[in-house]
Amino acid sequence: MRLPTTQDVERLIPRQEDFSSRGRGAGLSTRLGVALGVTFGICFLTGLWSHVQYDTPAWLGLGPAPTQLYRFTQGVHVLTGIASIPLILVKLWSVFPRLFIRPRTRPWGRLVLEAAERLSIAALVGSALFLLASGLLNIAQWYPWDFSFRSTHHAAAWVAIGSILVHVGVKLPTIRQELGRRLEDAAGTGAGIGRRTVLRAALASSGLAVLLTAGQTVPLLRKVSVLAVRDGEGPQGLPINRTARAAGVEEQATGDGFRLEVVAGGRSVSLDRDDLLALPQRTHRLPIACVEGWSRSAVWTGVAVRDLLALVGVDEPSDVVVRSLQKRGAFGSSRLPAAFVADHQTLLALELNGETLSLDHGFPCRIIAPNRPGVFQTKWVQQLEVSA
Ligand SMILES: Nc1nc2c(c(=O)[nH]1)N[C@H]1C(S)=C(S)[C@@H](COP(=O)(O)O)O[C@H]1N2
Ligand SMILES: [Mo]
Repeated sequence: MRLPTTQDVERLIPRQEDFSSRGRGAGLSTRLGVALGVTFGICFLTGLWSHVQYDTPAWLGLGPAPTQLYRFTQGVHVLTGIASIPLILVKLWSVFPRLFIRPRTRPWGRLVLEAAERLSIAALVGSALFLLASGLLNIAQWYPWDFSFRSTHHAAAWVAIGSILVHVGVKLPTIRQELGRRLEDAAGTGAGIGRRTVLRAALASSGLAVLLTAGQTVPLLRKVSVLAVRDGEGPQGLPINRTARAAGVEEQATGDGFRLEVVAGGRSVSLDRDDLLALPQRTHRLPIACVEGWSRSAVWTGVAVRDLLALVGVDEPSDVVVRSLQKRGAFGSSRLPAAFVADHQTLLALELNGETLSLDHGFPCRIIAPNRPGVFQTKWVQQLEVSA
């Protein structure tokens, strides 16, 4: 028996020509690439913006207005991500045979260039698929991983955007050429549907995916969006991510012993729910806007955080650390920057849509502030501390 030669192995690997389909072609791949460039570009920018809103660096002067800003940018982020999924799947199908183009090995410089280009495409495909998959799983609140979603998703976004720029640079002549001519279905050879049909189907699927999920943030589409992860239902008309039971706060939140503490330096006051209700109440319509892309407006009534700070002699808006009864998990505390505290719309809410705040929405009291990622709208608040 003889050992297989390189030629034998070579014969086992398909060649680009072996994939005959009238649907594929550079014109189609280019147009899908343009569409993906748009969705990924918007997704990248709104994603960066989300990190900015999480970190709220003081130099940026980011504040409570416009009230709905985070709701809008994060809704767009998640929807452009969802729109990209059908597009990238069709794009991968359309370029798949190119994987089997044999690299030119002479001259050496040429081989190095081809290897570099393929590496950049591997980085692009890998990071793009990772971003879409991890984003989708995050929306579904399924975390089958140990790493930090936030920093890994962020890092992968830079790899993706960098390799997209390299890819566009390398392909610029092809892009120019293909966009300059009409997208024609290849004549004669091969079976299957034509390129224009594939392109239309890809764009339509992308639009449909958006339509089926956008209702989680666009109230008018709520009935249409049967695939929305949070459909806006829940007690008092708002969805719940984490219940009081899951947070382990049921007993403390409903017990007689509950007191809210407001602390500044050496001074502090302790208030029960009736004390809070006896303070001047304000009512505002504000959204909860989760990083997962769902959002919903509601009418909140409670005491302005500013008015609570005045009780311990703090009249200038200052950064405040909010602590929840919830001690497990990362969401038990948050920091309210001074710019948000300054706004009288930033409430320690006691009522939601005209009723006593339900336990799962944060009873006895929760934070609700304009233009903030939902994760900072801390529920079951027990302490507000003015930070030095
Ligand atoms: N104490 C506490 N507050 C919390 C949370 C939490 O898990 N624990 N979830 C946050 C998140 S991620 C969002 S989007 C909002 C709304 O979440 P909900 O739907 O669970 O009320 O509340 C925030 N407040
Ligand atoms: Mo959230």
